[in-house]
Amino acid sequence: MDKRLWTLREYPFHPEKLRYHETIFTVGNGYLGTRASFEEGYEGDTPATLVHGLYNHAPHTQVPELVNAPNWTEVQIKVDGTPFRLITRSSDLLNPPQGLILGYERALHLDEALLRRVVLFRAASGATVRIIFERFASLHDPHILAQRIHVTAIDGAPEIELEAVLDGQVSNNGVQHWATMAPSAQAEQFSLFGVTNQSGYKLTMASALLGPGTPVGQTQERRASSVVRIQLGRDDHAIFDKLTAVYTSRDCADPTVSAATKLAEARATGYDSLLAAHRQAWKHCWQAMDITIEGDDFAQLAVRFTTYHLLIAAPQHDEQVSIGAKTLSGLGYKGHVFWDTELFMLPPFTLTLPSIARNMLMYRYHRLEGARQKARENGYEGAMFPWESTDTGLETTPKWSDVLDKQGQPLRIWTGDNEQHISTDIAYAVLQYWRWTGDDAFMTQYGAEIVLDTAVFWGSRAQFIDGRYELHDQIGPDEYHENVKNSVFVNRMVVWHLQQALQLLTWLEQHAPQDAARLVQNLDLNAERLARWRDIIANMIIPFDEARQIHVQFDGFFDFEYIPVQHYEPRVGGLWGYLGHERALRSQVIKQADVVMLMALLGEELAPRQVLLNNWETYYPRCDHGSSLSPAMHAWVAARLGLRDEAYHMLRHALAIDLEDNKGNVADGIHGAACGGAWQAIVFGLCGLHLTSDGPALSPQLPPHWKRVGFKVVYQGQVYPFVAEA
Ligand code: IFM
Repeated sequence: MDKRLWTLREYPFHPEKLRYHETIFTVGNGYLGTRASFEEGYEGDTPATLVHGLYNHAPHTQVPELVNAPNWTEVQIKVDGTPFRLITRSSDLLNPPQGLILGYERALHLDEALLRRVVLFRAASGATVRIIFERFASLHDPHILAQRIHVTAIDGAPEIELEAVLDGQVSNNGVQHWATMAPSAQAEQFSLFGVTNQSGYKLTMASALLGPGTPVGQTQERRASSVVRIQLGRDDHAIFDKLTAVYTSRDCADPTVSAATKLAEARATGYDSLLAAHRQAWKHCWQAMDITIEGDDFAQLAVRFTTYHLLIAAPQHDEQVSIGAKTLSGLGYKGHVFWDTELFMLPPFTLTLPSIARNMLMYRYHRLEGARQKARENGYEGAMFPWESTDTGLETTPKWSDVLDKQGQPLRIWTGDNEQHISTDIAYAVLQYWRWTGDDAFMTQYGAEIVLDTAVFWGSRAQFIDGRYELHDQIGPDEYHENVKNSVFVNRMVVWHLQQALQLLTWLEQHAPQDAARLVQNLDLNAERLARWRDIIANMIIPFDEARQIHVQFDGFFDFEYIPVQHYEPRVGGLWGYLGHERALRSQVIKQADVVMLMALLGEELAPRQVLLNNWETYYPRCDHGSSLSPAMHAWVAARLGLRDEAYHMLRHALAIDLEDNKGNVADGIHGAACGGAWQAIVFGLCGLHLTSDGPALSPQLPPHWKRVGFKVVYQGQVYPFVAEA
């Protein structure tokens, strides 16, 4: 194994990139994610641990958000009384006033999901130590978090004081979600017990500090710790392990009892065996999901990085949660679940680790009542999924933005009202899962209800005008254009959705008549309703320009101002920030793949190849990729059109979104959709994976410098290893 292609490094320390590294070096295990803030802290750092499903709606805030849990990683070290800090000033190497860092390297080992930092630190006394910090969130047992701190005396024989801390003095950018946070500590064991102030979730973290010396428990307000002092001899070393167990009331009846039991178990197992089990669990994941790319080291490392971030956020054991837009790696988008999940992040799991995809689809199934409530409140029937979703399944998109317009007023956010295509996106993911897995049990018991009740919604939503069906006040994927009439993406996907719903019903009647009868009765799928679906399919307006042979993004799109996007290169971020909201709204600048997204989803089912090419030539130059969701979809479609240069250019862009921070906002968290999109762009796009009557097959369009791409997919229970060659 070439470790270079599995390792992200920071060397030397880059204080100006503190928050970027906190995000990209996040560790996690599908239960929680923890940003890579330093154990000892650093000015301006943003430590966060986000636990799936732990939402709270704090007083005086617009919407609920994932709660920042106590920081389990904190460790304070003193060397001969000098606090260990990342002080890099080299003013006085021999007589450092507050200690000095002589060497630093941090590495995230993607193969084993282990974060490791090595520092050389000279204390004010002149004694020098090497400190190695390791941490991982066990994938084998998601309730166990482990740290090892290895201190070696390099020069001198210093006294080491080490305080292992659970810090509950946390908030979400100042918003306090914890009503209480009670500390307790005794000798080497210490814990925090917190209750959120609206949702009432309980959480317990319990830790133990293991190693030499005689630890003493300490508590302060919302903080618990254990502190130990030892004397190191020359060339001597000491290993301290800090093991933490975490439970919430989402997982068990009494998180305190469960955490205590788990901590005892972790102590009995010990750090080395915990790490061995964690490594084994990761091996299994990588065997299923790794993509190997020969001929492009950047792409190889980058796709492992994006896949790692999908895996650390993926709920392996919980069908009540799903992955938010920023995964569990930052507070951006408040941990809310968007269409990013179903169309971008979920397909890689459907094809490799389908039980994870099933969990995420079940999250939606369990929230059908919320979707029905949203439909009712808006005067529609069936199930209308929220644009932004949390634990309740109700709409949680904020109505107002933090960004102010030119008059200093907050902008109205319309996506929660009108970005309604999410209901079809979810249905698409359900049907894709079914097609690839053949999981009829899931489909008959759960999936069909999602597909059919969202179809009921569209049946009630479509507007019958002059003998045709239209959809007004929609937001398609391109969010620069709000509340448009007849988005081609939405209208065409709705037609597709209704077609699939009718076929599914026929299949159910033949293969699962009892489920068909149950759904027909419960969802009131009467003859009149089905006839309307057929009528919508036949008569929905699909905006199309016959003369130019292109799809029209929405009615009136080409009446808007044409702005050559390429004139604004190079830039970081979308054109929206340059043009302002009002001008962007009335321009032909597109935020993200929209018609191109439709082409990715429907391929040649949408139109003959020449029309797809015409669409590409029309919309690609108008897109500013202001959204991180965009480049991967362009890469996918370009490859299918045989446009290898554009495909690689767009894939490179997608792979670099987080790694090179090319949107400038990685500090807020990983762009989960870009990660899932990159996987799909390579597999469906560049490698051309598609289903035939004989099963999956490839039709590669690799960049000339790529020699070989290898990956595996599971189709209907059977593993298919693939190698695509240039
Ligand atoms: O869902 C996306 C949307 O498509 C573009 N704006 C950001 C959202 C969350 O990633």
